[in-house]
Amino acid sequence: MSSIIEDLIARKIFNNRGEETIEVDVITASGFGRAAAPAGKSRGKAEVVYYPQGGVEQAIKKVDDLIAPELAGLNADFQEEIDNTLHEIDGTTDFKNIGGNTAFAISLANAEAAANSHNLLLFQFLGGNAANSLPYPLGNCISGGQHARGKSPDIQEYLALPHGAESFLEAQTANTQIHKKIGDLLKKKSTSFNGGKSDEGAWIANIDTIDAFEVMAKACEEVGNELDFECGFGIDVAASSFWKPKEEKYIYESEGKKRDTAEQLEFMLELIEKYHLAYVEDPFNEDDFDSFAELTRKSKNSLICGDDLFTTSTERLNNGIKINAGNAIIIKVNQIGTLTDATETIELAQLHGYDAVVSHRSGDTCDWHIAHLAVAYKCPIIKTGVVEGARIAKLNELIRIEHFLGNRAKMADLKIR
Ligand code: 2PG
Ligand code: MG
Repeated sequence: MSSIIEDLIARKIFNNRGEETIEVDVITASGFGRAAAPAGKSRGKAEVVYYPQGGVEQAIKKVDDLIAPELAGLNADFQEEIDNTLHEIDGTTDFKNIGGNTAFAISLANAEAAANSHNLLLFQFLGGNAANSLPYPLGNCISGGQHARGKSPDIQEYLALPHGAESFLEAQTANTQIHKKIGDLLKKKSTSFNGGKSDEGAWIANIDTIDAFEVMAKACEEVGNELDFECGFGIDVAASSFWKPKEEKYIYESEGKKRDTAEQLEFMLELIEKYHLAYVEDPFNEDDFDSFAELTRKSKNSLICGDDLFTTSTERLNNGIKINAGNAIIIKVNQIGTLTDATETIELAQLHGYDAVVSHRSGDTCDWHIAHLAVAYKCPIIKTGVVEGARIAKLNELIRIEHFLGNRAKMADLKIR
C-alpha cells in the first residue's frame, strides 16, 4: 500500500449559496481523497484570505501550475510536511498567494487520501483506536443578524444542545423535533412568518431578540420532556456584526436598544441565568478579550466560546488563555488554512481546558470532513444546522460513524461549566 501522491486535481464547484468554491482531489498510488472549501458570511477579521486575486479560477491555476508539481512524489501520510509545503509555496502569513480555501481543500483531501490508502476511515486514521466518542450536535434553529434578512433577532443564531442524550442519533432526533416545533410555534406567533429559512436551514422570522429566546426555551423544554432527557440551548451572538466602534455600543435594532460594553455584559449574564444558556458564542466584539474574561468569571454552567475572537489561531487563543477569556473555542479549519494549523489549535485548547467546538460555515457544501475531525480529536460539540443538505451531510456521517463503532461508541465528555 502506498500513500505516495501521484496527482492533484482542482475544480470549481458551488456551495449552498450558489457561490463558487474550490474542490480538490488528491490521488495517491493506493487511494483517493476529495475535499471542498466552505465560506463564512460573518467572518472574523483575523481569518486568512480565502482566495488569491482572481478568485477560484486563479486558485485552480495555482494548484495545477505550482502546487501539484511540488506535492507529487511526497507521502500523504506526513500531513505536517504537506501542510508546511503549502505554507512555503504561499510564503505569506495569511495565505494571500494561494488562498486559505485552496490550502484547506488540499490539506483535507490529503488527509482523506492517506486514510484511504491505508483502508481506514478518516477518523480512524487521525484518531486511532481511542477515537470512539461522538460530539453533541449544536444545531441552529433560528437565524438572525447577518444570516437573516429584514426585521429579525439581532443575535445571529439560536442553537439547540441536547446534552442529556445518550447517543448521537438520539441527540440529532431531538434537534430535528426541536427545529420542527419551533417552526410550528413561529407560525402561531408571527402572522408574517412564511416558513423561510437561512443558508443554515434555521428559521427566519419577523420576531425580536427576546421573543426568539421564549420560542427556543419552550421548544427545548417540551421536546426534552417528551424524550425524557435534557435539551438545553445556546446562542451565537456574533456581536462584532452589530458593534459600532465609534459609538462604542452594541446596536440591537429589533429591540430599538443600544448597549455599551457594561450593559452588554449585564444583558449576557441575565440571559444566561434566565434561560439557563448552556452555550454563548462571541458575546462581545472580536477584540474585547477582557469582557470575555469577565463574563467567563461571572457566569456559571455556560460555555463561553470564542469564534471571531480566536479565529482558530494559536496566537489569538494564547492571548485568551493568559487572562482566561472564554472556556471554549470554535474550530473552523478554513479560518486558519490547514489541518495541521487547526490541530495545533485544538491541542492548545485541550491543554488549557478549553472545549473545542468543530464548526461548519454558513456557506458550505456536502463535504463531511468535520464530522470525522470531531470524532478524531474528541471534540465534545459539533456546530452545524439541524436540517439543510450541507448540514445533513455532516450529521448523517456522524450517525454512520456511531453505527460503525457499534457498542464501542459513547458520547463525548461534555461538562457545562
Ligand atoms: C458563525 C458561522 C457559522 P459564518 O458565525 O459561527 O454559523 O457563520 O460561517 O457566516 O461565519
Ligand atoms: Mg460564530
